[in-house]
Amino acid sequence: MNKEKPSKKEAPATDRTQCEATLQMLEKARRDGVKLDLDRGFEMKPCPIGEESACCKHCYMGPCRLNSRDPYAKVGICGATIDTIMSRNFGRMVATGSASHNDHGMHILKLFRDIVEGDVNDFGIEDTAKLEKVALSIGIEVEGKTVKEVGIELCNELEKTFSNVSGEMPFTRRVPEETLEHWRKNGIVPRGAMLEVMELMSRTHIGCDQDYENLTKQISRAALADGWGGSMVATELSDIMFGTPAPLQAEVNMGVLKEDHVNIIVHGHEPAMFEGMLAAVNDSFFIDMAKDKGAKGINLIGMCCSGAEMMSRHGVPHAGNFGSTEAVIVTGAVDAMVVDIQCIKQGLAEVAKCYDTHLITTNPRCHIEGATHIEFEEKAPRQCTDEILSKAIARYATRSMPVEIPKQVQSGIHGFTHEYIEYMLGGTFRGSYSPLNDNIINGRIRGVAGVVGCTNPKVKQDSVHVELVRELIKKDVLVLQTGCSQIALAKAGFLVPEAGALAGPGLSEVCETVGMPPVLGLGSCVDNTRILIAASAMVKAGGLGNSIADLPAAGAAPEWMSEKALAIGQYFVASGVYTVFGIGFPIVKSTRFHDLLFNGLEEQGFGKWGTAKDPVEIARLMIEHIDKKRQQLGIDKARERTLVDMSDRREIAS
Ligand code: CUV
Repeated sequence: MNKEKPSKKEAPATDRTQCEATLQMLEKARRDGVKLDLDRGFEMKPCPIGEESACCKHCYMGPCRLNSRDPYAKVGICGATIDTIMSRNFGRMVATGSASHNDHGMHILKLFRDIVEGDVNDFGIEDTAKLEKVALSIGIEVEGKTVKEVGIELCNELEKTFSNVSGEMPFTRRVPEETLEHWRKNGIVPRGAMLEVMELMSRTHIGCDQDYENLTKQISRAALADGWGGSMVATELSDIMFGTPAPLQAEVNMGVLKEDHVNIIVHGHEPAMFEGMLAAVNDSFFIDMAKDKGAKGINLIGMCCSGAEMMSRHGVPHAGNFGSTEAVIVTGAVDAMVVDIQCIKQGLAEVAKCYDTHLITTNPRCHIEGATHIEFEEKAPRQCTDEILSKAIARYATRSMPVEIPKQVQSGIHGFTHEYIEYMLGGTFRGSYSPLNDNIINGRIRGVAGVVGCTNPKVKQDSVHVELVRELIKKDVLVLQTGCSQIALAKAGFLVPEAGALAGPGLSEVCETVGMPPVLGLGSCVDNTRILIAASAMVKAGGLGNSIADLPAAGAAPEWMSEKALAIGQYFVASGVYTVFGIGFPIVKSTRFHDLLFNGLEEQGFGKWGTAKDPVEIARLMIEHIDKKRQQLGIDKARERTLVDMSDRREIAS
């Protein structure tokens, strides 16, 4: 066992996480002498200049370090100002985030094509109604055509999302007219994702785009190519292939591990491998093999984003978010952890070695030193999944580690979609967003907030997510969630209809009437596109303005860490949403680029960025914005009346 000595200055483990299961495992890891990311994160002292993006490594004349306290005192060797340097750095982070989602979307599209053309037979088309709906939404006629014909046309059209070199991306047809027109006027309608990311990279080369305002336009365009491009393609086609989620009950937290079962955890972002695993674990051959080795069965569990996706779609139990992926291995009960792409910590390899867990990479785009690579191929999924199962079962049979599984497990409702919100509030025959809009207009619901994103060891895991959402629902803001944030709130017990009791009087009344939780879980962070479509549907339903920027809505990623989160933030801002990030922001304050992102963009008719560390302050900023939008829409008075009505009614009742 490769052990590290715990540092003498170690802070209490209770400072690292709000999740009791993760805390128990962190304490065990410390006793075992194994260092986890949660401790590494607190010990790392980030470079203060890098943290604020005040340095440039875009050529080898430098690196050039500017003084973030006096940012205009100096320029880089080429003459680049602080605004040029920061906007280029920010642009490259957005480019990477957008590239990640678009790479994922392209692979989903390839799988979809292989299925409709008959080259892949182990997966199929689950939701033909959604296939037609998506096709119609981008102008493909479906009348009289077979599933295969519609599928091929959809493929050909959606391929333009990535390969277009001019024109407008297919899904921009779903953008509210006024929002799209605004993008056109500003020259930021995304063409093709490969072009937008390439152009952003090229414009950030030394000596190219050195006007931060002009560069910001391309940053927005590359980000929109993520939200209305690759991510949306991935969500929509995954629903068509594997089934559109609908609300279901699922269990979350480490208590989903079972000591007497073979435990296999899958985490990453590609649904196909996980779907393949789901099929394989139900094969009686492997169930018998596991039983032969003394196990009661095989327990397939998800984590992080593909976990959130599989939980939403099939109710697969979920063991925890990004901050818990190393900690869960400390249970000793994980026989195999199977990963594909994105947000897979390299540190897993070391922890897995310490606890004799198989860490298995499956994707050609993501190998990890020290892990076993078993490549997953959609054309022959069982080759990979069966080998994984054999290894996991063998490890169960020879478990040498003492097993300690935290007891925490929380049941909740997951699997909401923009389609379901429409159905839930409007009914089967008159499915519509009007009832949601009506409840916003009459003030029962103050506004809508998207709370999403990662966890980050710079702060106590889950704490900012949970306190922020608590505050928002208390003030009658309906919360939509995805990704690791959804898991944080699910663990804290907010994804149940009874949590309506924690909401303010207006929202709790709506929750009670509809039987829904005040916090709706929509899936993985790729599925943030469900929020974009819901926002467009709200605009189209009427009464809340003509563009996304008019909506009483706001977004937040209170514990963000990934470049994908920045790309998501930027596509929400460019779509018209005020978006607040916790932790910190990689830009020097009181600079012109900072002012553009945090004020200027809103003045130009887009959304804008905000940042605060404290959850109550984040909520305050979001609510202030929502109230400002209500006032601009002229519906601020309605809310006052509704709330007076509510308290009057309670007084009468008591
Ligand atoms: Ni794709 S991007 S840590 S898995 S939400 Fe979770 Fe979400 Fe952030 Fe990563």
